[in-house]
Amino acid sequence: MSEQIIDTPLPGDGLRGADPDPIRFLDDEGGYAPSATAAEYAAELDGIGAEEFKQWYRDMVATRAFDTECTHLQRQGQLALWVPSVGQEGCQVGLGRAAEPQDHIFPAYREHAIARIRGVGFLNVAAQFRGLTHGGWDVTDPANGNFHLYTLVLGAQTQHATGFALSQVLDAKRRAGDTALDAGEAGTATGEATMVFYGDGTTSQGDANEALIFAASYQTPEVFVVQNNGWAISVPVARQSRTPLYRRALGFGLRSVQIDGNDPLAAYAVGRRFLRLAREGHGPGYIEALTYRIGAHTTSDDPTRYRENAELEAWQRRDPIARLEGHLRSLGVEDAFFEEVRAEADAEAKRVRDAILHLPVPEPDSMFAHVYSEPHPRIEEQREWLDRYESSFAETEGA
Ligand SMILES: Cc1ncc(C[n+]2csc(CCOP(=O)(O)OP(=O)(O)O)c2C)c(N)n1
Ligand SMILES: [Mg+2]
Repeated sequence: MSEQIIDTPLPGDGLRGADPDPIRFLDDEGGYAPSATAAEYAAELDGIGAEEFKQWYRDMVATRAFDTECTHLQRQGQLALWVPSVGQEGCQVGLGRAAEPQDHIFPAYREHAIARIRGVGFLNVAAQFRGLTHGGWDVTDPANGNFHLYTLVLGAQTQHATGFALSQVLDAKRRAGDTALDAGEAGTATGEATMVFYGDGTTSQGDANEALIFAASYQTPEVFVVQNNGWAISVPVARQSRTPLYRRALGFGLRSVQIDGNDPLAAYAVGRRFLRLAREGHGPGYIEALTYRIGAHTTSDDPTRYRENAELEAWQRRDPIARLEGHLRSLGVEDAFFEEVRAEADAEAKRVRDAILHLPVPEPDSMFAHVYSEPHPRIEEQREWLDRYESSFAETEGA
């Protein structure tokens, strides 16, 4: 572990010169070819080998099959909307597998692979896009792995995560008998961390920048992950930022690096290091994962209107699934494994398809149930309005 990272989380670590040299362990074909920047993270992969890589491969293939199924379901009118993650599975699986069970994860809206890794079933994810639930899963249920709800309001989750991470510091202090309501200095070992995901476009939101300020001021045990997939719907990342995104975080006083986001080994190694530093009381970190959204922004989007085929094809050649497959083959894993994983993934996607069509439609007024823990006059008013509205149809039908 580099002492420099602990002692000086300011420029120096991660500032890689004019040409970013993202941290990567795999070349585009999956050969083991660490970049110069990867060397100091290599120890994080000690003890990680074919068995783990096979698990990560399963995670990725299962997610891709589920994703494809959901796109079909949306096209057939069975989901209101679908948000694909195709192409981004590499960093998601690496970071999802890097987290410990006690860590908390705040996603944006396309972290389907991480949902599954943390125990939130794909059916719960799909149900949200069928309009059957306002959240999709109970975040207080331990079975859901501290995976918080999808947030479609860009950047709001960075605030939720930072507030949550601050509470992790205060709780740890209280456990140690320190009741002063003060964080602010590094050094409180919390034993648990918070990891928050957002996109390149979201880095322009005020919320996301305020979250970095609070995280730095209060030294929260937090890892910010920006999946730079090249686009914020039709706006290219070059329009959002004149500088590599990870460098902005250095200006806020966070340790910050750029990784090859289609290399799950890089995501895992850096994620392990940053999460551990956060848990041990060394404050927040920032990871910019360079990846690409292979599919549409959502099923409501047509990317052929704003981006070139050549760009898409260049990134398809760096598909994270194909790269990890190349790596596994170089370790001697044979065809039968890949066939088995594909069949399992298709069966899992089919189970979601069969089940979602039969999920019950909730009572409309259940939407009021979890807004406040106690009765609230505004909510009661709205509930009564809905009652009147619904009974107006009964009268019409009866007339
Ligand atoms: C506060 C807010 N403003 C605008 C939108 C509309 N919107 C939804 S996704 C999106 C682009 C987000 O891009 P990025 O952060 O790069 O994430 P990506 O979708 O590429 O993963 C926009 C503008 C929104 N959901 N919330
Ligand atoms: Mg984006």
